[in-house]
Amino acid sequence: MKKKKKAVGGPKKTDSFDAASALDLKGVIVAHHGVAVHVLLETGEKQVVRVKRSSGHVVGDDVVVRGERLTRLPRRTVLRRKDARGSVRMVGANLDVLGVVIASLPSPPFGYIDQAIVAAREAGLVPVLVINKCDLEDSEAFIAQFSATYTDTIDVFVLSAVTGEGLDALESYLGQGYRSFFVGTTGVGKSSLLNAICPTLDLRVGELYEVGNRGCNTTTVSTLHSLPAGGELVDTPGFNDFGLVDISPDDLAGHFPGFEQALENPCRFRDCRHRTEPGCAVAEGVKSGTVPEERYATYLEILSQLEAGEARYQSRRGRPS
Ligand SMILES: Nc1nc2c(ncn2[C@@H]2O[C@H](COP(=O)(O)OP(=O)(O)O)[C@@H](O)[C@H]2O)c(=O)[nH]1
Ligand SMILES: [Mg+2]
Ligand SMILES: [Zn+2]
Repeated sequence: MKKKKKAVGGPKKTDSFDAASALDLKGVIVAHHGVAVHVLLETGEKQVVRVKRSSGHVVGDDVVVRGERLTRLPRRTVLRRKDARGSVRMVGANLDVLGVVIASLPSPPFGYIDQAIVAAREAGLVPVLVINKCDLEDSEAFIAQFSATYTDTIDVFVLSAVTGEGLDALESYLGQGYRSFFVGTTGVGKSSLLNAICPTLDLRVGELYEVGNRGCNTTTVSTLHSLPAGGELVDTPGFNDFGLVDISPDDLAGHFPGFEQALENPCRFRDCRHRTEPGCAVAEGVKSGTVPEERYATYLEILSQLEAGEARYQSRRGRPS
């Protein structure tokens, strides 16, 4: 088998990048169209560069352009998702913040928020909770409940994409220079929110299935946008519902909202899943009150779901084809 070696610093036969040249232009990928990427250069100009379909470039990548060639610079973070067919795709590179958007109607499915928070932290992003539709009548109890659950561990923004109430706080948070991505189940107002903070987007509101899911031969185009109040966001049509990559049962506790303080002391067993193991720091935290009972019960239920999913996956793989 022919080995294709990746160019990691070493000299290449053609087009070596070892010596920085006056022709090198630094930039960031702002749109990805499968076989071409749009690069916003530091000079302010945009350049279209053709790439192989499997090039692995993604929106948010810092690159150096020399003529028709693109070299990717190291990434701080990469966020991944699953597409409608279950394949793993990259959402964006060098993201800072994952906004988890929820609303009282439709209310978040069980475990949704926690798994999104864990996935964000796993990828090196800071999760924030965005409670939308605060203008809805009878949303006070919902807002109070979810604010109380998460406010000690992550930033919580209560707002209305429709009336604009509370938008300023989110905008000035992102305006500190964060690059963000928003997830939320269909109907929570994700498109409305993105339109409100990024007027150039012009996303359709109220569409159940976005373009990428319709089976047309559209390539999902991720785009990176500068926000008027500062910061940036990545938008990926066709990606609306959950679908961040699955987290493994072993990763759950380490990033689980509410366990932070308890896990400052390690459990006796390194592979502790925090059920009934002796010397468990989480169980200790429940006893001493640093871990709320509700958090622990939620953890155990999500853990069981993840384990069941893993068992199904392994039994499928183990079956002879
Ligand atoms: N009352 C209220 N309705 C909203 C708000 N944001 C979005 N909606 C409505 O919720 C529905 C779904 O919104 P959309 O932005 O398409 O949600 P998405 O599926 O998450 O992209 C639409 O009918 C919106 O008008 C809000 O802040 N308040
Ligand atoms: Mg939408
Ligand atoms: Zn434990």
